[in-house]
Amino acid sequence: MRSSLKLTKILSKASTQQRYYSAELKSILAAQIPQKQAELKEIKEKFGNVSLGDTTVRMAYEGMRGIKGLVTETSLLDPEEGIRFRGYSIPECQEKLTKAQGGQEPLPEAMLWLLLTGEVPTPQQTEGLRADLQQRAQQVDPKTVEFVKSIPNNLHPMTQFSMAILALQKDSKFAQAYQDGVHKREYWIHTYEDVLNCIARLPLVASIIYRKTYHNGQYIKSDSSLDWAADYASMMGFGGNKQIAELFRLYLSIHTDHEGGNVSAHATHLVGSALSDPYLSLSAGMNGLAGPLHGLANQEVLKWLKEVQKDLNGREPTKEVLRQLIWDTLNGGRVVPGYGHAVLRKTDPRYTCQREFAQKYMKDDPLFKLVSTLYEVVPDVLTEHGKTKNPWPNVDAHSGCLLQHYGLVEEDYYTVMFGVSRGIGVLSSLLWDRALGLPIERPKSVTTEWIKKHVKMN
Ligand code: CMX
Repeated sequence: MRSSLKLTKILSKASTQQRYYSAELKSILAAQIPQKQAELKEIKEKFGNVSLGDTTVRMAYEGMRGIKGLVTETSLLDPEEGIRFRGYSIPECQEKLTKAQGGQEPLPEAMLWLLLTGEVPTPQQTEGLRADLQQRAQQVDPKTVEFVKSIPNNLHPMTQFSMAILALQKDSKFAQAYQDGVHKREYWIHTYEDVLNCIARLPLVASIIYRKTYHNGQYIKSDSSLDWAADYASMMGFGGNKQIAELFRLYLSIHTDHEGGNVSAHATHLVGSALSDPYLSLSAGMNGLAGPLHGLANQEVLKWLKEVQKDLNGREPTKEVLRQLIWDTLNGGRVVPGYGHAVLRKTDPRYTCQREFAQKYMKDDPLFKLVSTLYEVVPDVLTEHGKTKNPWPNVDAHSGCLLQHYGLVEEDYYTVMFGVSRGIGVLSSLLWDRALGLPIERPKSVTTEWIKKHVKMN
């Protein structure tokens, strides 16, 4: 009797603390928002007519490369150095962000706090957010869960994922508040609820998709004592393995954000700019992530690696043999998946940190050895080929071989994991879009006729 009273006391103290820390995130944002709004107003008033650079005919035809026409606060990509999350490089995030007990990789909850506020959270703040996300995940409508379970398995997992996010949309606080006539200064408060509810529930729906598609619908319950990434791994069937939990923490932290112009971030921002709620916006972003030149490249890399292994047909993967196989891909009018980037001009640091993880835990894995040898060969071949502006590997060149090693062998699923992580970055950005009152996006398009006349006149 006495010990159960003691436990109730401890639990109630813990839950008060959790409430306190998750309320703290909201109050930090509430304090930051008016300052940022004032700053934005001043910048627009003082410097609104300062040019950010020219737009050329080439830029208009070639995917708007290099046009500075978007503001995204959460991260910035340098072509040489790679991504910085709120100013922090990947090694700095690995050092500074809260880790699980005994772990070395950052917790995605800490990354979420960083992306939302620009501040590195304390371990207590990270724990408060973890507990808050757990509670929000538990409050999901069972009917939504049943719907996700009923999505046909013959749809690609990314199609299922996008549908699942749309199914979660029925609980959108923002959509409801808008219908109730909410004042625009309060948009962010309802967006905040949607952003946290949606992020909390992504591992749940994503793991259901995994279990129904590949494991006969034998579902595994969430374990509320685990962190967001470890619980996702556990619900997928990889519970109790410390290395996989660490891999999930790293994977789900580094895939969150890559500034604002990539397809998934831009699509989420664009759709959100029409005041479509966060679920509708994220689902649109996921449809973009599902393209083979973007997030689906992680699936394509694995398929290609398997093709290479098949073509090797027992031969030693020497550099000479691999060179020929890469040329076969290029001569077949295909891209080498996992290589090249629209902005980066060096090896992606997201590739490097995954390589370091492999060197630490699985250096003798045959697939990792193949990926490593390809790293020595592909850049030379692509340079010789002479087309790509960046012959170096991106994030997708490495992720699949790590997952294969730990038994997550269904490569068609890989982009869903990317999407679960990407939700953290693009929804953090969307919160700020609504907080800063950014308007509906509507760039000007022109016709080729217009360009011909314009060029003649100039
Ligand atoms: N293999 C073969 N050719 C490539 C190539 C690659 N890995 N990367 C670029 N090229 C080609 C392009 O197809 C283009 O050819 P065309 O002129 O015939 O159209 C030419 O090189 C110039 O392209 P670029 O300016 O260097 O690259 P883009 O900015 O247009 O495209 C990207 C960037 C990522 C789509 C491209 O490098 C690519 O297709 N890579 C392979 C797919 C991939 O790994 N995507 C994942 C990117 C990361 C992510 O978003 O997740």
